[in-house]
Amino acid sequence: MKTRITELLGIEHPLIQGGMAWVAEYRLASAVSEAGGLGIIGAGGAPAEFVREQIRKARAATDKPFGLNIMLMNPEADAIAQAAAEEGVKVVTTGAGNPGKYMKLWKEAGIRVIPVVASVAMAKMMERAGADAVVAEGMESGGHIGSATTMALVPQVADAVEIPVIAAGGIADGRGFAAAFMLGAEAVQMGTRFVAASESVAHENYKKKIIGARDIDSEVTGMSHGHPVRQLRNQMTREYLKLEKAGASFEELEQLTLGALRKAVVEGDVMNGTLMAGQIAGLVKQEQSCREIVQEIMTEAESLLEGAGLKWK
Ligand code: TUI
Repeated sequence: MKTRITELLGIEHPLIQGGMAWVAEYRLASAVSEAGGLGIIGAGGAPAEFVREQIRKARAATDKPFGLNIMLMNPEADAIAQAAAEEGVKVVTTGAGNPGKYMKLWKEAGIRVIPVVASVAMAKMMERAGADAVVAEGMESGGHIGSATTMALVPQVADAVEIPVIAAGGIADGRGFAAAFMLGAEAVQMGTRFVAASESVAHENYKKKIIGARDIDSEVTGMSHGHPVRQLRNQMTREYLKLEKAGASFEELEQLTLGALRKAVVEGDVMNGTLMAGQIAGLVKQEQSCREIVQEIMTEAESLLEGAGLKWK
């Protein structure tokens, strides 16, 4: 399947793995890239030196292109941005902020820059700043989110910019993939399904929670402080939402979530950890290899899009 995104990134399938903090390290990223999609290392809140090592390990594990996601609230974002350029990363995606100040550095290093956006205004700003594409991420996604849904956001972004649009949020199978293409996307980014992949380092307990989740099992914490984060409901979210409703300060609430993503991913603490996952978790039924996931989605999507009169060969 060829789109402007497969051409731009030199990949076989227009399917991208989200750069999830703690989960998306070099093993997951290289497995997705080996399967013909674009694997992405998620820098999350990690130190720049750790990220540099991850880039080197990914390069040793695959000859295929892979990307790096930089979470812009990371205090070491400047050093990570620099490391991306020095290490010759081919693709950078960004989250949770405006990457404008790094654009010149990355473009001069020949990096393809793909900011994740949650609004039309941000997509237009990124296009003007020189972005090669944007990921339009709906609030069905896990983790830090905006307020528009994928269904509403993707076609509006696709109309507003000339650069290709990648859809994210609420997509975990070939049906969601095909639907995103009908909305104007030229690739899809998925996170939640890859958390449960066999090559994902997420703790077994976390994977089991995703596999056992139902459609309405996620909650959004932090809405009142402008830091909405979608995750699976557990003891921590119940406590958080109770305090948030009672008007607790941002600092007080932060105490609950400090290091909580690591707790979930590394320690498998599903009661007190942050189990970031999208609303589509209910569709994830089993742990599969990245190759199986990519193959299954592409086979289903291609047959659906052919039926819709869109022929992708
Ligand atoms: O970044 C994400 N998702 C994330 S980042 C993350 S790490 C984290 N850990 C604990 C607490 C909070 C975060 C977990 N999930 N997705 C991409 C995304 N970016 N969604 C929304 C945005 C966004 C929001 C505002 C992008 C730009 C933006 O602009 C603000 C500005 O500066 O104008």
